[in-house]
Amino acid sequence: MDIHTFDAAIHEILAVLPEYNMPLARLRAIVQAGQLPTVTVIGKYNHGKSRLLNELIGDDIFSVADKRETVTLSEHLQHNIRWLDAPGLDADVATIDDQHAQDAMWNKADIRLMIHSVREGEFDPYELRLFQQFEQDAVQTQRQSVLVLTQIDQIPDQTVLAHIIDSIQKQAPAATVLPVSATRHRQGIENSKTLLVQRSGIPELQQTLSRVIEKVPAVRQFETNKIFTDLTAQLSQLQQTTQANIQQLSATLDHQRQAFEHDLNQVLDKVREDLQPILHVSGQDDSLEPDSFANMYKVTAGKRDRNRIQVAYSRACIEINSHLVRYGVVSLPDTQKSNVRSLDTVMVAVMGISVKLRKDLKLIFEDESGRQRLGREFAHYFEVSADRMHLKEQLQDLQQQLQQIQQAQHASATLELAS
Ligand SMILES: Nc1nc2c(ncn2[C@@H]2O[C@H](COP(=O)(O)OP(=O)(O)O)[C@@H](O)[C@H]2O)c(=O)[nH]1
Ligand SMILES: [Mg+2]
Repeated sequence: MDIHTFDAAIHEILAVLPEYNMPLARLRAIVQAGQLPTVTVIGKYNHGKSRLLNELIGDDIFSVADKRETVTLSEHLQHNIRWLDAPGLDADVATIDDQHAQDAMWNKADIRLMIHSVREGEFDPYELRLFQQFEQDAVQTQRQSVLVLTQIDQIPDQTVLAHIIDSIQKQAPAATVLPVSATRHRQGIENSKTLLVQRSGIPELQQTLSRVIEKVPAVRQFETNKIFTDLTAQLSQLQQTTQANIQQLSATLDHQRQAFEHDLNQVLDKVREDLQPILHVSGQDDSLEPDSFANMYKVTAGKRDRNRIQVAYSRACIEINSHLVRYGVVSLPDTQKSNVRSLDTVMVAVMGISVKLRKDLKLIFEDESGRQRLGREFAHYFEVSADRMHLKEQLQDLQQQLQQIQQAQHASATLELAS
């Protein structure tokens, strides 16, 4: 799999599990490294990282200096090992240097050589915390760290040196501590002085290194398995919760709709019941008696009857409206709003403003087609009401999330095959 496809798959997983940033960056580094184990030196400036690497490689590859020299990550392949010289830890945090250092120690390193010069005495709090993080990481990933104490030739007094080494060992009780001197090693090699080479501590470091390097393939396998085991479990957990949430929300939406319809029918039944005396009058229908110019200011039987109809109609509307309010169906959707606020209600949109004739009242509340129209239109406004729309948007989000999770599962399976 090419790295772009790989990165695209990582991207899909991170879309649903952003907290997998670190493990996936490590996975990517493993895949990119191919067969080569990566040994990284980590430590503060001028503690002798670059010079130690040169001794281990047997060549002056990395630049050695008394100032902040190594600012970017430099690497060199030798003896089938990738050697990484990381920027000093005292690089300003959040700069590019620091990102390189972080990338080197957390993503790229199979083996970390924590470098500390005995000239500085004990670990400072930052070094100590970092080394403890490596030890914690070793529990999770099995990746090995070695604690290398450099520049031991700088402390000629053996008692003092022993005391420093001892107190560092107390700071990191579980660590394999290896005291070395790069200069002593170089002198020994150049002058063929075996004893000097022995006393440089470098051969012991090399032995320890080859022991841990041997384990790299198995450790990587462990790391990879663990990443995918965790990832698969997390994704399926996420899938289950999302599915359960979708089910719950769909059920809520269904219940709400059913309850709305059920209650609306009850209200409409009751309204129809209450309207019976008004709908059916024996004898003549006074409401049909027209108004005339002559009785403009008089109370006539026609006016009184039409007034009764209007009042009954209003009462019916109030009952229906209270049902709508209970279900959050209050104002019209934004797209349907006019600039007359008092008319922007669902009631006005569906019912109109007034009814004065008995036949219209019947048409609305008694005839089956009228009942059906009310049911249909109120249901429509119920569906577009704010709360309901909000729930439906939530459901859509969840469904989209589920789709993303399934894509991430697919991506994870593809990555696993390629790793
Ligand atoms: N005496 C002595 N000096 C060393 C030793 N290792 C490194 N140095 C010196 O310490 C300084 C910093 O070394 P360098 O490798 O550049 O440190 P880095 O910044 O950690 O990479 C240089 O002047 C080195 O020559 C050592 O074992 N003994
Ligand atoms: Mg350096």
